[in-house]
Amino acid sequence: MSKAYRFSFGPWTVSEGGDPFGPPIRPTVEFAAKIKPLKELGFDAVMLHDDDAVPEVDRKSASQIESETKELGKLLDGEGLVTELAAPRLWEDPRGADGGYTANDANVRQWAIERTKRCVDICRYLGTDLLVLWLAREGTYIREAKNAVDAHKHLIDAINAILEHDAQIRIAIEPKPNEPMDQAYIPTIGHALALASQAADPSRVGGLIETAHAILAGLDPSDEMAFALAMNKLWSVHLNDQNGLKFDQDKAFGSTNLRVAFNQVRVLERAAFADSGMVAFDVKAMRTQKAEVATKHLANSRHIFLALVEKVRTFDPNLEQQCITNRDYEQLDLAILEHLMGS
Ligand code: XUL
Ligand code: MN
Repeated sequence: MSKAYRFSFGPWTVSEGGDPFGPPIRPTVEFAAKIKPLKELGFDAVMLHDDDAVPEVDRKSASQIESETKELGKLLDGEGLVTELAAPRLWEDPRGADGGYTANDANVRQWAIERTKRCVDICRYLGTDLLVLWLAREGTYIREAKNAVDAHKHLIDAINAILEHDAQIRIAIEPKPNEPMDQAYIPTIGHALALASQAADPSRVGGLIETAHAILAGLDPSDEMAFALAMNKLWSVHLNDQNGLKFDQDKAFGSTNLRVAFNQVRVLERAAFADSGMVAFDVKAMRTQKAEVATKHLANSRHIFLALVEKVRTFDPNLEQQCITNRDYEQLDLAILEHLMGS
């Protein structure tokens, strides 16, 4: 019997509703006010960007970062929450406009590595060994802007510098094919794990799969997860949903395609993912949502995830095996649909 699922959320998922075409329309909720209701909704852990933990982190000294992070740790402890992971938010700083680790300017590459080392320190102070790298601007708007071979070597150099900074840290690369860049260098988990294999310590580099990112790459998120699981490299998931090839929508889990959601839960459940990893939701409330009900996307995602766990556990294994033995996938298809519809 595997452990109960533990759930994680990021403070950015409780947002003000701004989008590229309109300003925020909900008031800002302070970090401390975000965490208590989420704990009550059944969340166990937080994921943090470096500047969620320490605002204006780039302007702070190493000792300020240490003291502010430890204060935050006490606040989380007091609420009974742990930190799942932290991630450096390089993409908002003007220095990282053309990427951090893959910037053409060596000074920018150095800045990106130094800032990431501070994020590793934040991980350590918060008691987690998991650093996530979403390689936001590590790509190009036009192909001629960078030397792509050099760029991949720069990524390996950055990974090695991070691994060397802390002997315990594990890096989970979160692939995404595009947005904000036209083309990202690490679009899939295959790319991420190839990079991991070239690192100084491959055992400390793995992956995080986000549903929407896999769909944007034209792939099935459950297969992306399975690929990482087969290599013992699935260290976290960002579950959400995505309606086709558009901007990154971060819809509530299961909202667009319940069958695709079912298959993600099935692959996690079969691999006993709950024993080693947490289930995180990287979801965005609709802009139309009023402030007092702007956490429903998180609660609903968790609710649907647990309902789908039940669906996975209660699907008749004999029927499944019979269909597979007979290679009658039409029958299996119908049985799954009927099971999902409760008929
Ligand atoms: C961006 C994305 C990020 C990462 C964390 O699409 O998913 O929120 O998950 O840096
Ligand atoms: Mn994500």
